[in-house]
Amino acid sequence: MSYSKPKYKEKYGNFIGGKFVDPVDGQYFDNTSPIDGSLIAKFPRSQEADVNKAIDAARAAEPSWSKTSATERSAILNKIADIIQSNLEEFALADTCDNGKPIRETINADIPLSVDHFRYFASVIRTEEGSVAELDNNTVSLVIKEPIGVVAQIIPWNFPLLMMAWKVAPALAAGNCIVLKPAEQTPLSATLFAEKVASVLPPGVFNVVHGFGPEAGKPLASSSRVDKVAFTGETTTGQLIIQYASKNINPVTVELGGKSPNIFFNSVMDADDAFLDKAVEGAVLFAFNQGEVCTCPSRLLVQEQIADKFLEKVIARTKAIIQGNPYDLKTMVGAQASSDQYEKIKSYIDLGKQEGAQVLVGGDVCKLSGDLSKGYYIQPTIFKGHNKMRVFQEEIFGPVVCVTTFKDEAEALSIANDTLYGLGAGVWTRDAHQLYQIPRAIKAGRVWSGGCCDGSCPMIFKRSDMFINETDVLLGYVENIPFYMNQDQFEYWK
Ligand code: TXE
Repeated sequence: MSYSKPKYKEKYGNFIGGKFVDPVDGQYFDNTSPIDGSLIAKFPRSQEADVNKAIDAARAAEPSWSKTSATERSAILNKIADIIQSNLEEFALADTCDNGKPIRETINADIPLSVDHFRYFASVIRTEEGSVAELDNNTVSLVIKEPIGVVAQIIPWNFPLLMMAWKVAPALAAGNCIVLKPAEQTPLSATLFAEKVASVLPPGVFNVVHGFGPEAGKPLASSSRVDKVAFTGETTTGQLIIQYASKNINPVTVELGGKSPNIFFNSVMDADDAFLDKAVEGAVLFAFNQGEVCTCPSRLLVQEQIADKFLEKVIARTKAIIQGNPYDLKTMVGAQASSDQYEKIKSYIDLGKQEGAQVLVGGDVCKLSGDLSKGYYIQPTIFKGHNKMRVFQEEIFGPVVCVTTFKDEAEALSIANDTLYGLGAGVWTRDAHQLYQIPRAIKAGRVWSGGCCDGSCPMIFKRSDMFINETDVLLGYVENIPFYMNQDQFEYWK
């Protein structure tokens, strides 16, 4: 079954104070689809004046929204979940059209997970209890969680609606007002979201300002009239965001890049290949979402003894990935999100070859016919090399994985930790000692142990300052947040 590009309005406004408004100076930019380069719609090229209007609206809404009861906010979050659920296909098509990701992914993962996220925080807020500590016989200390105020949220393009849900749901649940700047590459689903939730949220509680980073993002993150800044995106942009926010001594959370090691030990090999095949599926997730995932397995570390058989299977599995028209339900890998991203990945593929990495599969752009020939498609690519190569060290953010081998645990750990990043990691083993000890020795915010994204194995979530998410700050919840899919949810990808 195949879908086609929906029709959208010619242009959209910013969503401020509960309604759509034109940008102050009347400038718009063209938003195009990476699937075929066609125009989707025009969006406001906002400037500081637009950002200020949105902050005004949020500030005006904040006194009463922050006083709403948890019960009231919980009901609203559940209504929002219902709205997304009942428009699932429309949101899925919007994210596919805007980002280039396959419709089977948006229908089965991005949008259902967004629904779930709003429901999760609708229930979390009902059980928030604060805490009491008795300091001495005459003194108790009450810890009561209060809204932080107006939150600036700047998001990237790799999971347009889901990324928005990750930021927006906890902030609303905690009683904050929001000014959101979506990525300029994917402004569509946040706009449709605003259109559809306008009737359930008081005006000004949720505002969307479109535009480019330096023109709209910077004044938002720099404003002394926001109380917190939350950002997901590139590491160097994150450094800027921290600088902007620090001028106002504002709290800031950043979720940045990754180069996640996934370690495959000898013990993944079993008598009937059942666990081995699971591990292979885990490895091939490097191409999931076109590799535009900050925690995807981007470095595979394979123990020498199993390397030949394991890689043979990974190569065969990668060759079986169906790449093509993102509107087709069979497609597993679609288009890269933008021409910039496409060029960046191509240049890393060239770099890997120049550095002497061996191409085990892929290694080129994917040429499609008809209108799709104008889109941005890259073949899932596996490089074999060593960890000092730049392709092993730098975030490519495409369907490109780098493989190397190791002798023993000590070497595996030294390679895994030889990175600038520390976002995610995976450990594949059936050895109980390794299952417990290796994740603890990896310096990463989150480590999946037993099997990456594999719900049937024990999972270890570690928390460190390297991975602080929105939720931690706003609500104080750290673990068991259903951000991650288990392997059952990847069934659709097989
Ligand atoms: O990110 P940017 P880009 C990584 C990935 C990718 C690279 C570049 O490696 O190839 O970043 O992507 C806004 N002040 N990730 O250029 O620029 C921008 O408008 C305020 C990893 O798209 O960081 C957008 O809304 N805002 C990542 C958002 O920041 C600014 C996801 C992200 O854009 C700004 C995406 C500024 N000066 C990319 N400059 C992940 N960790 O998931 C830009 N923005």
